Amino acid sequence: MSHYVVTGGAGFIGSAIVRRLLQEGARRVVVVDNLLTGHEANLEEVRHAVDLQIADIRNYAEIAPLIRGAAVVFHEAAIPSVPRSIDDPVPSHEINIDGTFNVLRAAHEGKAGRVVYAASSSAYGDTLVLPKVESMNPQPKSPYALQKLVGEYYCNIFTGVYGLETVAIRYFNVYGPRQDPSSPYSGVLSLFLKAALEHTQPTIFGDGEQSRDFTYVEDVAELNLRAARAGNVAGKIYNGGNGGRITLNQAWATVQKLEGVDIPPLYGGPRAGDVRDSQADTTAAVRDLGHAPRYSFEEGMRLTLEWYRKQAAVAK
Ligand code: UD2
Repeated sequence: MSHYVVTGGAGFIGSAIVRRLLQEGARRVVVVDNLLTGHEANLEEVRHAVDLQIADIRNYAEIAPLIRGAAVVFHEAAIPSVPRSIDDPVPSHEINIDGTFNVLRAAHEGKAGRVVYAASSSAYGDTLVLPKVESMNPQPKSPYALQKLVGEYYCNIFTGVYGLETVAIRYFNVYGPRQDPSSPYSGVLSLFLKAALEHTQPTIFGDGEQSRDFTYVEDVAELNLRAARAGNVAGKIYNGGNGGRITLNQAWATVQKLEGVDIPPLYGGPRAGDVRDSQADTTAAVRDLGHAPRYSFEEGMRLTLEWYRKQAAVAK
């Protein structure tokens, strides 16, 4: 029986894809994760239904047998974070570039049906025009952005040269339940929600007027499944965003309103490698993949806050 593989399936986004696959009736889901940033707890209520393999994508021999014969490989394993790739570039280079190469090679040699690759909106860098369209020239500003772009190029090469079906989805600042707020490199909204719940001041790098197209994790998981099914998409890249854009100052205002707190943020210097504004043109994803994001920012944040509150209650 052919199976699904989710690399990074114990991570924040990967585990959401695992859940969607199981909801859709997938019989065999293999999670490939080294638990570096992922957690087994992210799979808690579905743990019995998945085959969790602790393996590292830097090690081809370890992952090749797991990927062999897969119907679809969702490649989510990565070391995210722009500042992390600047402070500590070697692990992110090895995992995001060499690891991605290993996954593609294993998929090709093991005759997998398709690879859906987690690309990043950071590939665009600063563009003169918003929203950002797939036809724009990439202008990566950080090691992380470049690494994710190299992964896209490798996907395209594996399609063109070896005939492996690949689809890349450029994620636009994904947030939601299970995003780990415990590191300074964590996604900004997870840090904002943690600060609100703990009644501490968040730090905003720069003036807080930079903007992001924050996208709820369930919408991204759904888009992955659509990309796995769609026809005539091999070798292509798509924006996986919501189509909107809000500033960090607005985001912190929303968090305060939802939690009923009034806490002035601390403002720090701008972050190296930071993109100023980010917003997805979703036309191609809607047209070719049937992308249909369902969660407004307020609704997604309400659900996320609810989840963090529950976690905090359990930890007490
Ligand atoms: C980039 C990508 C995103 C994804 C992500 C993975 C862009 C536009 N987006 O996200 O698609 O691939 O990388 O890591 O490139 N910030 C604060 N205070 C904090 C933390 C962050 O002000 O405590 C700011 C940060 O300077 C930035 C914004 O919040 O302007 C978002 O930062 P992030 O680290 O959550 O995500 P970002 O945009 O680098």
